[in-house]
Amino acid sequence: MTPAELELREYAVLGLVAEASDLALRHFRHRDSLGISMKGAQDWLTVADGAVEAFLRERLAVLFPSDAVIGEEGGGEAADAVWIIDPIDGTSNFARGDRIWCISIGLLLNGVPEIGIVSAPALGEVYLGRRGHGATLNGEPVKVSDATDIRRATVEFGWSTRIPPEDYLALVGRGFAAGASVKRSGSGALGLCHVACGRSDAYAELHINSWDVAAGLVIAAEAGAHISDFFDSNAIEAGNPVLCCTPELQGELERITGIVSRHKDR
Ligand code: LIP
Repeated sequence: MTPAELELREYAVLGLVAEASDLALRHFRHRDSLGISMKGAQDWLTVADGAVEAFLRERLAVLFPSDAVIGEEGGGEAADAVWIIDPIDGTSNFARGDRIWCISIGLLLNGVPEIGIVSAPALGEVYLGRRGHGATLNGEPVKVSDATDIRRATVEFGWSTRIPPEDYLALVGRGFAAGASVKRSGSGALGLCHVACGRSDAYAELHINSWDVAAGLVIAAEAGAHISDFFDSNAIEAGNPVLCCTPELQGELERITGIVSRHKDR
């Protein structure tokens, strides 16, 4: 894909995400339209998840018919150029009226994240990252914090029922024991963006799906974060552990999380 073709995709998808954000926000503000159901224990679904994904799939198919699409709700097959969508990340927050949720869409070329857009409409925030072109929040450049000392770091450890509770609790315990302030906000995509803009110093999760991180990883990497080797194996289909942190905290966070990269940085 040429730089011009990538640029076209960046601008076109920024526009699509703005429309999708309005759609999601309309549902968020009219709670009786949410149609909440459960896909499993602690696994929430609303009408908005399906509506946002359907909207993005329909528009991408028209604009870029040769690109593949994978979405959290509708699945899909990987290809050389593939858009990976989470229509609502942080669905449990969304369903309960908490504003920490987002739409996440990332473009991977031959397994490498190239473009990432994360829009948090209820917070009025849009993060954009493009490989080699930096990362922005609402158009302003962002970069990771200068945290070097775990004893003054804020780290977020994501959680899902895919990980046994004792493993998660042990991770949190190691984080606190090392001196970190540990938190969990409920959106992996926003957790990565918060590292990108310095609101936290690390995000890690022992297993996370590709649609949660496809956009956030390129945003955080472009903001200067260390990113673990998430997409090195069959993570698009099966997910993987993820670690994202300031470069100086890599060693300490690798020890705490056990998520060790072969690459120092990418
Ligand atoms: C969830 C994320 C959460 C993460 C979970 C899960 P959903 O996605 O928001 O932060 O820890 O692994 O993937 O279900 O809200 O799209």
